[in-house]
Parts: sequence; structure tokens; C-alpha cells
Amino acid sequence: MKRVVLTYGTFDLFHAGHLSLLKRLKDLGDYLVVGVSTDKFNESKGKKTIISFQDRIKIISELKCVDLAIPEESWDQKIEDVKRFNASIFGMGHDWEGHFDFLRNHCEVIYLPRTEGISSTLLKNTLRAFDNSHVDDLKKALDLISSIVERFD
Ligand code: C2G
Repeated sequence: MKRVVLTYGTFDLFHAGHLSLLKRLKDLGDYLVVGVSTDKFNESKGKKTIISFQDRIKIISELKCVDLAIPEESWDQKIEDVKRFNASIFGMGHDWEGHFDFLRNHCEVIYLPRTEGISSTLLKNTLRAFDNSHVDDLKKALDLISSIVERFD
């Protein structure tokens, strides 16, 4: 009897923190099902992504540790998915601690430590720093600060 593990995420700008979590979740069972947030669902989460849903789910589905990737279209599909895949474990990173305890009536709920020092947001901000228009804004701000400092010299 396969021990199915279920998780969900956006997985934008896929990075080592995402991979570490998925591998640790897979190690808890035999079969890992990953719900990947659709672009429409992310809009409802107020989350803007750089990588499209099609590409995000393609990356996830190709990972050695992932057995099945499915679309995550709403907050409400989790109970149905636990039943549909007969999941023994639902797991997320600990930034979600407590948010999904309602699933404890249906399966084990586990929150694993996040990987510190990396996130899609950090990657986006780093990339933004190299964006020309952002550099132009920084230059304008620097010129303004220099002109203010000159007035006090
Ligand atoms: N994660 C991690 N370490 C990081 C970054 C993320 O362990 N440095 C984990 C998160 O805790 C989450 C998973 O990787 O369990 C996916 O993270 P996101 O793509 O940010 O997912 P999120 O937007 O939080 O969507 O219904 C649940 C939501 O779909 C979760």
C-alpha cells in the first residue's frame, strides 16, 4: 500500500528551498503529489509570479522526487485531494504552521522547517536590482541626495 504524501505551492523561480522541502516530504512516504498554484489562484492569493503556471507545473512534474503534479485552483480542494489520492500525510513548510490543521481529521499534518536565506521574493528583488529602469531610479535618487548634501556644505 503506497504511503501518499500531499503538498501544495506556487514554486515560482524554482529554487533549492523548494527542492529541499519536496525531497524531505517524499522521504516521509512512497508517492508525492504536488498541487501547483495556477496563475488564477495566485491572483486570488495576491501573489504575482514571474514563471507561468504551465512552466511551473512542468518543472515540478519532471522532478525525480515528485510522482504527480496537479493544478491547485482553490484553497478548498485539499480535503477532496486527500481523499482522491488517499494521502496519509499532508506536509508544508513551517511558514504555514497551523494553517492546515483542519486536515488532521483526514490525514497526518506535518510542517517542516523552511530553508532559510532563499525565497522567490528574494530572487525577484535581486533580479530587480539589475533591472535598468530600477538602476535609473537609483541614479536619480542619488543625484537628488547629492544636490541636498551640496546645499548643506
Ligand atoms: N519553502 C521552503 N523554503 C523556502 C521557500 C519555500 O521550505 N526557502 C516551502 C514553503 O514553506 C512551501 C513550499 O516551499 O511549503 C512552496 O512555497 P511557495 O511556492 O512560496 O508556496 P506558497 O505560495 O506559500 O503556496 O495552499 C498552499 C499554498 O499554495 C502555498
